Amino acid sequence: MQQQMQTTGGTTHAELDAWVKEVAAHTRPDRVVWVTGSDEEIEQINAELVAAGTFTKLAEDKKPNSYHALSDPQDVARVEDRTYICSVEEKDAGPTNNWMDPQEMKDLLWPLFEGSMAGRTMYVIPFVMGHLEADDPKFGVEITDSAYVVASMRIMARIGTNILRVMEEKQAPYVKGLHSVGAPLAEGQEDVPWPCNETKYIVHFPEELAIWSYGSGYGGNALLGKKCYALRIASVMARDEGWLAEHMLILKLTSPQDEVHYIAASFPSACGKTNLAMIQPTIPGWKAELVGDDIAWMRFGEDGRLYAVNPEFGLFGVAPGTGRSTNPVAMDTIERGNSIFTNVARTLDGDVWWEGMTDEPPAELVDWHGERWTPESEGPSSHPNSRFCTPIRQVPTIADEYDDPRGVPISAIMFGGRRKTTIPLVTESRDWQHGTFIASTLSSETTAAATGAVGVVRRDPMAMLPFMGYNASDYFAHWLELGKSADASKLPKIFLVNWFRRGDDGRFLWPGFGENSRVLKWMVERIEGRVDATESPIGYLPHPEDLDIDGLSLPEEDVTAALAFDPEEWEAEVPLIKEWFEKFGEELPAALRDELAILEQRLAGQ
Ligand code: GTP
Ligand code: SPV
Ligand code: MN
Repeated sequence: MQQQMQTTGGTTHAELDAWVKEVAAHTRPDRVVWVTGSDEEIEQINAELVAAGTFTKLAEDKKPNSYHALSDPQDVARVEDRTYICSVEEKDAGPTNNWMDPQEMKDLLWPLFEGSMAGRTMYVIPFVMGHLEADDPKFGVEITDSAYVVASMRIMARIGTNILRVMEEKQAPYVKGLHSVGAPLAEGQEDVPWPCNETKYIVHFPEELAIWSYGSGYGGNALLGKKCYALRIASVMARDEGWLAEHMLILKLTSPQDEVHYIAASFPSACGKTNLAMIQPTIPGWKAELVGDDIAWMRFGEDGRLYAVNPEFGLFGVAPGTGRSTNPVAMDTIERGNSIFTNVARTLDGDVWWEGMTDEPPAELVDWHGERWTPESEGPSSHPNSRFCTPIRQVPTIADEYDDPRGVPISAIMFGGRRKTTIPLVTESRDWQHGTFIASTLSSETTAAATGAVGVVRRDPMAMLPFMGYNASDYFAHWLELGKSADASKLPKIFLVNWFRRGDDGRFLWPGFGENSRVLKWMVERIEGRVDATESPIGYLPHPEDLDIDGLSLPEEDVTAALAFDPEEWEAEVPLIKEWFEKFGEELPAALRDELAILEQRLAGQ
């Protein structure tokens, strides 16, 4: 006879109820808790996390209602080599994703989940990505045995009983997210502060709208509403339903003339989205407000314009490099508390610190390994991919439109990456097709946001390489198709930017951060047709005098070098693009091959 498991809460959504019971019977937790999202509930969960040693409460007068967590040192980033798209057909995962037959994967994973929650609580988190008031709200349920995941999901997504009630009313379909840290506890076995398993699998079944994540407690691997749902699964929904799910920030920009433009920007992980989304323009009269910092869902409105919503509810931002001089808005946001800091250093008076927060480090810290750290210590105090997790409503510059389920009409889409050479500060594409080509060949030096080598140039199309839920060629075709079906005059202009170009001595040629507003200003002037540009083989470039550098204390030759199109560097780039496109063979949309041929011709004609 099966013993009745202690359960708190429940649902009248019969299919959901059956799934939760099936998972509980298989993973065998001590108890099942339906997460309500209430303040009392989260207080208790936080207290349990403190008792377990996962959380250290920060001082109320430093960071109110905030916690510090240190992960297992092996569980600090997304694991791209353990991430799978298990579509029924291999070709639907395409050449850029790991693939396994769905049944084969389940035969491998289901036994891993057997008893995997023993000794733990199984939490059931109903959530919605985007607005509950949307025409077609996108529901999800994450089952997890990690209280840290519950506390983080409560910040990152709209969760809880009010969501569940709407799901029940509509008997709505939803994405099934199953997550276990893969660390069952035997009777009497003591837990560790950050349970996880050496074996990790982050698996997506796009046709079934299901995600199975095993072995990791880290952000993008474990908070299933974020990358797993809102990008990988949602990109498949978007393909089928004619919209776009993209790795993009959304920024509201108001000019001194009070003209408003909404701009989306796609940069790979740890390449500056959160920073740009919170930019404080250095040029007078310009105002920037945040709509989103990581993910944009975009669809065409009845007026023919492309509208974007941010499906998230919180920020999961890179900590190192975030300071008063680089991102004061982020600093103000986290000062308000209600945050979780993971793998940053802790000060002796109950605050947090990381490299780049202040010029001088405190004399002594507890580092991300939990060890004593002083400025003489070897290595940084915080992991390069350490993160703050904070409610988006605390951002002082949040735009009112964040709450609008219809989203905001996008005037421009920026693509960018970290490139020491070759890619100028800003280039405007000739049209949507050329912009799609630029995006499909986007490249960047790898960062600590994923495990593996750092600083290696790789192609990261649309900054979606790790997040496309289907075949990349089909994804490119979808982009091209949407452009073709739209009214060209209403499409966003597409720009390519690079804040990370370097001089011969390795210094950044462009100061970045707030000064990026100068580039935004040029873009707006282009959108409004107020300035001309120089045509080049790679697209339109600013006349140097059109980039507002008033008050910028920078050697003029640096600005010139940052803006420069260098034919020799591009001669070297073309073979790399060709090599990238070879990956797709015949499947690559012809329009992209045409664009490559045009680029080559134009370079040859120089
Ligand atoms: P994910 O959350 O991983 O998707 O990252 P992100 O794209 O939001 O990157 P984020 O804004 O957190 O920036 C990552 C790192 O790049 C931080 O250390 C920043 O300080 C640094 N950074 C951001 N913008 C700039 C810039 O304009 N210039 C330079 N030099 N560094 C920047
Ligand atoms: C990224 O890596 O792009 C992130 C962090 O935004 S994670 O949620 O881990 O994916
Ligand atoms: Mn991201």
